[in-house]
Amino acid sequence: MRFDVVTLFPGMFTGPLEESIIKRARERGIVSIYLHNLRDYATDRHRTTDDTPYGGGGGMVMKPEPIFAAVESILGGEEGVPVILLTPQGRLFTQEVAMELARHPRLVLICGRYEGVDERVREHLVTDEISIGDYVLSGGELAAMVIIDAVTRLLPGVLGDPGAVFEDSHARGLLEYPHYTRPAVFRGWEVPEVLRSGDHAAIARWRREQALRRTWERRPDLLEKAQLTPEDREFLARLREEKKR
Ligand code: 6GU
Repeated sequence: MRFDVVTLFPGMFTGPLEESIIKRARERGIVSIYLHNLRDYATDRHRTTDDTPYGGGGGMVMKPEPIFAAVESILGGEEGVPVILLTPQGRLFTQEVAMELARHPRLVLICGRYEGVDERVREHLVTDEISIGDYVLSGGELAAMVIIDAVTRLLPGVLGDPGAVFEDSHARGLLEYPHYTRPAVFRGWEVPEVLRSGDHAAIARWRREQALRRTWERRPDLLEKAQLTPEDREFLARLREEKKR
């Protein structure tokens, strides 16, 4: 899979994309990430990428010409490639959106900066706008890195255990169950007996119930969309009864 990132700050990406999982995915040729400095596509003497807003008011707006020039040069006429603007006004990035993006062989990510981007970029160039949450970042760069990370780890061959992505928090619409490793007793705190029992059915049941309990306590909103079995619903009903008492 190929990512092309258009940004005024390519230096922000070194580090996060050169460690750990993404580093390995790049070395294995599963993903390639191309960083494009928007300033290189500005044509005036000062290589201007922003200007004051029509209508007045504070702040600066990213000019359309360099952004169009960058994307058109990157795509070279290739069609069907999502061109995604990272902006707090975009649709919310979720695990579901990550899975949807992972199906494409190629993505273009445009990092918005300043107060905004000329509206014609939205109307005539980008095919999608994404936000990573309800807070404001100084620019789309961190959001682009979040998306690259979340999408890359879904690609076949990136994670050691191919089943792992299906067990992740949010992958099945629930938060994850608690994890333990050795020692069995640490400072007097014991690993739950069931996990050491060797009873795989009991362990699976315990984990499912822990995941349900945790989601119910911390993110009850997720339960509305989760795929629940009749046993799950019984367990949740018991939790609600427990709380009443
Ligand atoms: Cl994609 N950009 C900015 N500037 N702020 C954000 C965001 C993106 N997502 C959440 N906050």
